[in-house]
Amino acid sequence: MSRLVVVSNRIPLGDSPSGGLVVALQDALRQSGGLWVGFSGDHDRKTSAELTFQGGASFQRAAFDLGPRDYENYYLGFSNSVLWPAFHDRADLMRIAPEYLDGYRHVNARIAELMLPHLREDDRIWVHDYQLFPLASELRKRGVAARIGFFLHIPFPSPADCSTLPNPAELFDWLSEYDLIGFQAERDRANFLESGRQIAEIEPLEKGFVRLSGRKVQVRVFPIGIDAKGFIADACDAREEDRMRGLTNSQMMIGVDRLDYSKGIPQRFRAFQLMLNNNPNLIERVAFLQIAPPTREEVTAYRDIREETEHLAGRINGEFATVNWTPIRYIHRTIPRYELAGLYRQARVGLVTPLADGMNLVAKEYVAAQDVSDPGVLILSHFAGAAETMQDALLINPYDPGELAEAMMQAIDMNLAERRRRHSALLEGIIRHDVNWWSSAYLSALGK
Ligand code: ADQ
Repeated sequence: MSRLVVVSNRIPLGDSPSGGLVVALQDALRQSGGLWVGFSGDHDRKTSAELTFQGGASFQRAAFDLGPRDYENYYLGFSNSVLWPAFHDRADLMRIAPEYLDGYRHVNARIAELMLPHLREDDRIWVHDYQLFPLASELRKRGVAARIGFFLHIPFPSPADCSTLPNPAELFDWLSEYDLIGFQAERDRANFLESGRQIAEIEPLEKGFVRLSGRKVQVRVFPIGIDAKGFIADACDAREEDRMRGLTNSQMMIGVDRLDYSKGIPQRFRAFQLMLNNNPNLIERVAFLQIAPPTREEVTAYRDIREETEHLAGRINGEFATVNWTPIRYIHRTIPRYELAGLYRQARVGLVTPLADGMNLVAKEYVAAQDVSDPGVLILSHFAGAAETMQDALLINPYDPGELAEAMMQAIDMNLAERRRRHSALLEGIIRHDVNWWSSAYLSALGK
């Protein structure tokens, strides 16, 4: 079997990876033997002209570093101040500068250059996410004929959002050099086809293939899953006393998201506020735990969302708190996975309310962590890719505070029979389509 080469912006360090994606890719790499190329996280020094290799038990890691200017232009700039907002329906937050696009092209060319001496003819290369769109075209320019696949973890933009990019046609040129393009949801495939029709030359062929800039490319949907068995085990292991620590008789609602403007955290807080306003009997009876670790704090839009979130939590707490009760508990840190699993299990309501999201793994983790005999209720935004397959959640429009507040009430009041029915339908899908299913399905479409 050919060797698998995975390329992603970040690379797991150390031998005990956590997180579903890393576990799944490691399993796939272990089966065929493989190489994982990614950014070391080091961006302060003079760059090295070689990849840094680290042999692990099951696969090799090869890391590249970035210089300070590249980090600024490629990572903070084009990736996270142009592509991320444009692909999450927030063109108003874009910061376009010519040096960002130049830096983005330059870093992708450099990664291709660094990889070249280490590639073999029969490798299969699997490139992940929006930081690396041009990588296949840079490898092809250097003579690489291997199969190369791409998976987009975030949504694909509508034609209108595509045309806010500085050079939209280039996006389709980059994508045309892949053999397989994988999306999270049907919504993304449809946007890709429609945007491609308007901006580039795309001709649908049979069986999920298209002709794009003269090349035949397979375009398919592979909804990503979680390591369901591992997560269920972690949730069951979370010790009873850990789970009960500091939590009173009140019903707990939980939100877990990187503190990103796409996740709809302020909308969630406002709906919670509305619910308390309309139902004063819930005071001291419900508690809302929001865990939101820092992310991309060098980018202004992320500093702004942090300020807005913290201000709102402070205001709501000031308005409703009693001597014995704080309505919103907000934690701005990463916490260990087993602890997270225990907290999900304890929460009666899981709040996943993004304004735009590729999939959203928290929705799946929340369901996997529940006690099957007394499960909690998932409230899920229509705008998460997860909504396409998780129809038994309470599906809501996060922009409508009244609808969201209503769903919170419905979840708190839901009887056991309905909670069990919804939960078992959701759990079945999560177990069947776990992260190993996802990587196997993708790799079998890419070819052995
Ligand atoms: P993200 O935008 O990061 O991922 P998500 O899918 O929810 O979003 O994954 C976040 C992960 O981080 C979850 O596994 C969660 O448990 C973990 N996490 C969040 N807060 C944490 C905390 N405080 N401590 C510890 N862990 C925490 C991108 C896309 C998504 C897509 C994934 C995978 O934006 O749409 O689902 O990639 O493809």
